[in-house]
Amino acid sequence: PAEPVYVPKGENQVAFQVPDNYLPENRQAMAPAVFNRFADDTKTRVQVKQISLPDLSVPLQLGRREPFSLFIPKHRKLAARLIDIFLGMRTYDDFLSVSVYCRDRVNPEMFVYALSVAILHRPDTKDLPIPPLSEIFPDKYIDSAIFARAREEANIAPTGSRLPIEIPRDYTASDLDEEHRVAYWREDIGLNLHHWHWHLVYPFETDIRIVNKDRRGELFYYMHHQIQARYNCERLCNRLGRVKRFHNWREPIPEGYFSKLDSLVASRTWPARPAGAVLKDINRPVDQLSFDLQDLERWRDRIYEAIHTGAYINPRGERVPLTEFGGVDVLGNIMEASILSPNQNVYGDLHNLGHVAISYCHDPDHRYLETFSIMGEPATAMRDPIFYRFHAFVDDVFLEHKNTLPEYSLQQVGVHSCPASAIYHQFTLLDFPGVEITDIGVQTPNQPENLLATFWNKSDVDLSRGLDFTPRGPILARFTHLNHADFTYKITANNRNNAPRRGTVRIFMAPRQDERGLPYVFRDQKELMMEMDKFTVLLKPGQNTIERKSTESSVTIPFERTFRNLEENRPIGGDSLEQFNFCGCGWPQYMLIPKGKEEGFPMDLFIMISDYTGDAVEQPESRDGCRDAVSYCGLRDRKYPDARPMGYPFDRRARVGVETLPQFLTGNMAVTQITIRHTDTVLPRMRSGSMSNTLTFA
Ligand code: CUO
Repeated sequence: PAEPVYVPKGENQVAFQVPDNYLPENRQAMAPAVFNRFADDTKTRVQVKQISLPDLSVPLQLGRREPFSLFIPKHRKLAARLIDIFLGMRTYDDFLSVSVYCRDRVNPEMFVYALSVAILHRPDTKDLPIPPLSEIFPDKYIDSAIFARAREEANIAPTGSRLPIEIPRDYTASDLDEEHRVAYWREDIGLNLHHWHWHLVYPFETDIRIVNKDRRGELFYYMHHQIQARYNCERLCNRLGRVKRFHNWREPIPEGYFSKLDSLVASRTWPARPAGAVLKDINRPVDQLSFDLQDLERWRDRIYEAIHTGAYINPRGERVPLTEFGGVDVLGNIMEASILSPNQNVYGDLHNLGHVAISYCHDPDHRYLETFSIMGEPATAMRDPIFYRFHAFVDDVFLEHKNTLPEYSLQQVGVHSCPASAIYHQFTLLDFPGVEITDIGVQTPNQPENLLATFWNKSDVDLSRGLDFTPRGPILARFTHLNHADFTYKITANNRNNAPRRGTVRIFMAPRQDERGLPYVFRDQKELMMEMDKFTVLLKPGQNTIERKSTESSVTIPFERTFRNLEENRPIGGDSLEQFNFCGCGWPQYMLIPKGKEEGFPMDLFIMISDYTGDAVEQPESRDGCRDAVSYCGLRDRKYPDARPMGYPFDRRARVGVETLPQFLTGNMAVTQITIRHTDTVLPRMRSGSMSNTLTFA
């Protein structure tokens, strides 16, 4: 488009000049007055083309003020229809036109979801920034008590002299609830944004061409597995045991959760869950939703049966093997369930309806006219302790499958005479002939070697886009979050071959000791291995020194990207498009490492260099900016850029005789002990060169 179509902030308000019949029916008589409401600060007017509108009756079945949840089958069908409509618009102008028409008619949460998925996937818009959901719907991330204060501040003080409103650190519970010790992590805005964005990039029900991304079922497993590993480590840092699986769905849930969130859109409080809640059969005609706990149990048992027999049943009743490499991908789609599940009649919709059952336990038959609690949608679910207990169950099902696979092996010369099986064998090798790691470590500036430092920072998010009141202009909420000092990995590796060798450096970290202070056995420790980074190196013959900054991590995105996809008020369109990195999926950089302990928390740093011939994925180079969180988010429009199973080398049982991490090592791997030391103080945050204007730091 020639005109800038999307300018997010401040004075550069955009107004859409729409055909009269696009305004809501009850507003059409006063069309000019409504339009003039925007005139004061409008810099840019976009003429919206009148088109013959597609049939919107399906998405309009959900009321404007009803809460929307992706996990509810009826809602996701309506959203899928809306996404289809958006994707089906032939030109950019038609897409803009129908979006503008829908904006004042369709349920706002469903509108934002469907529009975001469409923008991400249409070839003519996929480089447009998607504003973080915390700006559109701040009520999903921030204590509701903040909003009345924000309104007051906006009325008292003009733009520029408004004070940030501080979000208290302990607003959802007190320390009487031991789970509250990790609330700072569960309720972190950036983490929840990552999870929301991941589900936006990997929707489970819409146009099959969008759902069917390379290894999406496997990535569903792996990304959520990594959430579990990281959360468990955070718990150990806070003297809590690892998460207990929630697998007996008849048992009361001891963990309560009172989110203190209010929905501004639906004008309601998110229901709380007191300690001791019990799941019930769900029968809610209003949501066209009816299933029993027995259904969930049957699906669970059938999935276990498929794992233990090594084959699932397809719709023709045939048994199809769960293969060594593709099996986990099919299982991910079966479990979630996505529309790629090969047989929903048999395996159901276990994970999604598990979220639903938990989120409706306070009103399973709608007798109190209540809606779902925060487990009911991806934007908020990670706040609740039950999320991790339920996902520990989900993760354990995948582990059950992984435990049926052959272990990774050591190089065995001459075993494979057939070249095809030799290539196949390459993916499951651990060692890298001639390549040896001789030393590894981490260095934080001004700190002893192998020490990482964490502390608290305060940062501001702008709420103004999500709050509809005048006078307009930025209004900031200040929140406290974990952060750490940037550090560098140092690796010394020897290449004894007389030619260069390409390899993939794989960096993981895990706690050394369990809840009792005893050293971990391999089989438990591997489940806690957090991926920290993964990158390719070319090793010259002889000694090589590799340095890698923590900020280059393949799992994270920088702070600016988590919270604001646009760096400044630059209009979209024109030559500068390529410079933007718009991809919001990725673990927040400031949450890269666990909190540690004030007295120091011991961890094992593990580094491996694998043979690139077993890692390589042949595909055209990606020109896309969205590539810095590939480990958890994949590459846009490309295959997942690592041929090994996700989680390699820790996703399978160890070979016979390996009881501890040191026994697992081959020459191309190394482990060293590091310590994470936490300082329980809020430190000033440095403003980095690329920092957005709208982010100010205390
Ligand atoms: Cu991401 Cu259960 O899948 O929330």
